[in-house]
Amino acid sequence: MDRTFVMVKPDGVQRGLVGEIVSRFEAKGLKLVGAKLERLPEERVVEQYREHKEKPFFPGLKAYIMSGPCFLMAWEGKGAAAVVRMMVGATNPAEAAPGSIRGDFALDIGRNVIHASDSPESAARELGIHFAPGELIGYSRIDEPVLYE
Ligand code: IDP
Ligand code: MG
Repeated sequence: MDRTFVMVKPDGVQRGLVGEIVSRFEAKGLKLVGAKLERLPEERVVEQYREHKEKPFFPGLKAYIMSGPCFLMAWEGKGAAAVVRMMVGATNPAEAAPGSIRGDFALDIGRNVIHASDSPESAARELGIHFAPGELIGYSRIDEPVLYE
């Protein structure tokens, strides 16, 4: 089964959106296989966002992500990375569809509440940055026989 990395950013934690966000993924049928509240050290922020290292917004992005605790999660399910990205919405919340997390809860591209891996490859890489293998917990959820064909 596919796994993906998702993180409520410091603005989402401060605004009390962790529960709402977890609820949406749970209700979708995705399975929570890892979670922790953490202040991210600089090395892990740089590693996660390495593709953006040379962008003009990078220093601001790094300061934003390090401004408070983040809520890190691993979610499992069929096509998890693509499904979660759809639920998260476009990077710029002003252009994110209503019904998506960014579309419903944010206004500014620099304060867009949530991160989600953009592909299965990114998911594997990002899960490896933030979770030790023992922190991811495989188990059966009781609704699995009715969630999948
Ligand atoms: P994504 O989070 O939807 O994958 P990316 O383009 O990978 O979007 O950008 C990573 C993060 O960098 C965004 O979620 C946002 O927090 C920040 N970011 C991207 N573009 C801008 C910008 O133009 N101004 C400020 N922050 C930005
Ligand atoms: Mg990205």
